[in-house]
Amino acid sequence: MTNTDLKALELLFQRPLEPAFTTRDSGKTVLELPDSFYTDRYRNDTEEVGNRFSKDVDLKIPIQELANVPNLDFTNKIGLKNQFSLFNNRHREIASELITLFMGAPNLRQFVSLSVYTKDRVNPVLFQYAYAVAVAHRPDTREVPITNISQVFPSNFVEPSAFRDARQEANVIGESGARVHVDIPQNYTASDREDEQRLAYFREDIGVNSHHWHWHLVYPTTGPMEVVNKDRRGELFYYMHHQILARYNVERFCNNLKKVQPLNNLRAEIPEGYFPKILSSVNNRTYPSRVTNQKLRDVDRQDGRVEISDVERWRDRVLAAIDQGYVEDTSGVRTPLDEVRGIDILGNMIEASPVLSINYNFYGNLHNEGHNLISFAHDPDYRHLEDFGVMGDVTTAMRDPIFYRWHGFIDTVFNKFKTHLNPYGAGELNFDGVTVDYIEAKIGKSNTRANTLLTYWQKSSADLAAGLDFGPSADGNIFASFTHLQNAPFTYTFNVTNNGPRRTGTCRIFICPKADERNQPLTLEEQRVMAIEMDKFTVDLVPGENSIRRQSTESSVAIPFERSFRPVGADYQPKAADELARFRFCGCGWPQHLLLPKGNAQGMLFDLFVMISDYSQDSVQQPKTPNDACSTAYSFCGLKDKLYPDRRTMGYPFDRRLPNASLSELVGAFGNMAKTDLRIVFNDRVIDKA
Ligand code: CUO
Repeated sequence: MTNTDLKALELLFQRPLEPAFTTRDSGKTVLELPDSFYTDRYRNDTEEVGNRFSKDVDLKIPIQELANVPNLDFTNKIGLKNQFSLFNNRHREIASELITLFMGAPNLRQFVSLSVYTKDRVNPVLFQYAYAVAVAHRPDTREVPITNISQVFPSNFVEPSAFRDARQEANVIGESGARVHVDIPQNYTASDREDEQRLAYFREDIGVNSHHWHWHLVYPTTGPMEVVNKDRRGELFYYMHHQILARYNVERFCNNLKKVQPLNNLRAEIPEGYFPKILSSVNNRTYPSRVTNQKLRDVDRQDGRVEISDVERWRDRVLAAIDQGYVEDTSGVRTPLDEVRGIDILGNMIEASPVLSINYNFYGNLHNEGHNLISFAHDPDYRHLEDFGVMGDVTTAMRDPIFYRWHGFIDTVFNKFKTHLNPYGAGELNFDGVTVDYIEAKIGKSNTRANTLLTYWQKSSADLAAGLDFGPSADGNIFASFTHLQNAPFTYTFNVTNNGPRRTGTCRIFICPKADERNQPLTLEEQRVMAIEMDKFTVDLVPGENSIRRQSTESSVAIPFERSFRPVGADYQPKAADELARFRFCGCGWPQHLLLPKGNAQGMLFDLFVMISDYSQDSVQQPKTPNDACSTAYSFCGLKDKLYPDRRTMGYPFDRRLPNASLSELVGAFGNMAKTDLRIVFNDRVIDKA
């Protein structure tokens, strides 16, 4: 790949609403389009328009003519100024066709041309989605980093008055290159009259929402088979969302709120209202709100129909299949829901992926249509010409309290299946001759106590300029400052005795809440479903004593802040090939700043649990593909082009019932496990990022 190809592809993530011929990269670069690429609006003025934007640039990238001009009529059903939703069946089919078109471009140059040509002719959100999926999956675009969605469409992530400030600052400061800082307020969606507001720092976190977008980008439900049919994708759909729920419930306890009430009655009033206030970039309108005590109603709109009774019927069929222990395909052939494949089958069937579901007609589209019912509750028959609410879009859904009630319901369905399986037995849990003698987690600084960890607020900034279409005068960086939860980095230390030969183990670290919001102790079964995965890695065990140390920043769950919000533009990319490889496709992962739950001012108690399992039963034979350097967040995101690197079911050992009455009994019975009390202290101070 030449530098210009790379650059052209990257530029297409910038200024999503402006025509492809406008300048990009802070006014330094322009794409030179063949005349045939100009849309009707500009066709008669190609020369003038082209000259105007290519006057003072450093680099002009000529775009090749297309060998085959595609017919894009299939995209017309999504107007240029409409919202685009991955939960909408028609939108998804159109996106799938567009992804297939992009994947089919015969070579890189033609892919660039096709993308440029398409960009100005289809809905910009649809384009950015399908384009990002193609860049993530085409073998010849491995080196292209995918710009974080919060930078492409920043208005979906931050309070809009900040943009007024940004626009103003940009106009005043002009092209001087000065770095503009705008402050994004915290707590702007509701007052503290609303109890749910206590969790706004979690739900409205930019890193949380961009992780969720990135996950769905890596695991689409439709498109070419090589893109959709990934190893254990259904199971990962269950597990990633299950972990979000576990984390959210624990955060609720930290804030004296009871755990989420799953949305299992679709006909009851929904007490949680939500007024998102954020703007949709494509039509400059705020996302619609949902009032307190709204009821769901059948949705009957031009862009989609779904009845509450459809969703209830699919729910009942899925639950019946789980109780029966098997699913039936379209010809009536039964597949048992066993402990190895069952969860993966259910994940693809419940989400649902029309191409991977074992029987899409019969088991339906339970989870996606639930999103639709909820996201159109304010205008189910389109009489007010309103678009969907935040639940209709994977970039914004996690902001709404109802997301956790709907996914809480979906999670109870999966957990029902897991509860039907036999509890784990000794043969599946122990690792003969391996004993964990001691564990601790400790903040790096001296004078800190072991097993007391710290959270606080931090003020950070990210460059959101890529997505802001402010016209040429606003070229340059626009830094948005926002306040988010943060944790002080810490180190785990384990002492392990190996009474056997040299061997390998998998170290699995979780934290489990000990008590609920009323300080009532939790049973092991309750702790199990709220166990938060913190890290997972292999360890080499020599005979005798082993001391293992691991940094919290190495977690297999999370990615660092800098990776969630890396700056956009070729200037920021590493030049060396291996570093570049690490750089690309690394945006999926839980934000490191939310690795720990908030805890509370007095110090909230948790069980820190560690288990070392037998690697010979965990390991996976990988096909020989080039090493993916970006593998740090594989627990939630898997490895690109590879098998999921842990043979155990996801969440092991907490995904199934356990043979003991309490966590103490469990670790007492198995020497390869240990636990200790962990205290998380929240310090209510805002610290500026150094
Ligand atoms: Cu991720 Cu419902 O699947 O939002």
